Amino acid sequence: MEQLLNKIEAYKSEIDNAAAADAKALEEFRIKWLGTKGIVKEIMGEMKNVAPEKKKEAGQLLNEFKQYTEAKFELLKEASANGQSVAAASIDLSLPGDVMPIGSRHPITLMRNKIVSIFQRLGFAVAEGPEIEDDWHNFGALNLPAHHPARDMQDTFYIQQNPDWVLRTHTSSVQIREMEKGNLPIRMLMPGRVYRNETISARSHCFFHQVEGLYIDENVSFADLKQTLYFFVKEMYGKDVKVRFRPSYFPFTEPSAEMDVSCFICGGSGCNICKKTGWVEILGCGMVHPNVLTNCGIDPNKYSGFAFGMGIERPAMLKYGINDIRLFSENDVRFLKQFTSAI
Ligand code: 2NM
Repeated sequence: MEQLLNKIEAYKSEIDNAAAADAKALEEFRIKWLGTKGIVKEIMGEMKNVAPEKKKEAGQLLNEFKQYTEAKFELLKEASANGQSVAAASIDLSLPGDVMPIGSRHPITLMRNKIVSIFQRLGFAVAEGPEIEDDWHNFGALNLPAHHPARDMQDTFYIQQNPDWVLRTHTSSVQIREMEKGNLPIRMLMPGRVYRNETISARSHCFFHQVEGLYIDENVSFADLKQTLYFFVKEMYGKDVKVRFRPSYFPFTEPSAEMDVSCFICGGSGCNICKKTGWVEILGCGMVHPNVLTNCGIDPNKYSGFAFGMGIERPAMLKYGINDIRLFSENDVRFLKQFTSAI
């Protein structure tokens, strides 16, 4: 009995490994295992050697083995008829599929895409540039005087090997590069990462993300700036949002302004996001300073233009209720997987 069992196990593993590449091999399998002089017939003959009290059990075992062999033959037959491998033919199509983990976009990417897509509808193209910049593109061309505090070591990361190199402090450097190319008019958006030498805390980081925009053509006025940014704000925050401009100062624009929107958390009635003022500052803007145009080889008597810049982290934190800016760069999957592309 024991011997019979061992024999059946050995045969079964041989059957498991059997393949039939074509009709001839299939027929060979049938003759070897199921033919009139085949192994199944032969092993059935061993019944006569089994002790009478074990006959019932042995009969069951042998029957089961016969069915096992026949099932494999059917599988091989089916596979060869369809030109498939046995593995493919034995796939159970009624089983549920494997769950594929799907990644999600980073919240900064979602916010950037949203901003970029609004301006793209107005005909703005996207430009990118290096994160390590020379002094001219990051400061000089932008009308930042030699001793301006923004150039201070305290605010800017300088590259040790070359005192002329910095980690860019704004993406305006990309706008300088575009203007220097001299392909006018310009209608471009510059999204990217920028660096400032700040102490890292829940509210500020030594790197963050910006989108800046630039529009240069003949006869561009402050009215064009306002209308463009009105359109952006309505698309971004809804038709009912109110807008106000406050005069401001940047070395690279004249006049300069900061733009506020009515608080999209409390609707203007006052909360701790807008510090009870009802307004939230979202961007800086202005008419490109004539010195900047001249620095880039553009005639300020023929061309004028506007520029604007906004951070991405703050609006993303407000939109998603994120209370610590460091979460954006810690790569914690529990944080990252909460964001969907439905923005
Ligand atoms: C801002 C605010 C105002 C700006 C100006 C320029 C350039 F290159 F045209 F001079 N680029 N970016 C600009 C103007 C940026 O960010 C708050």
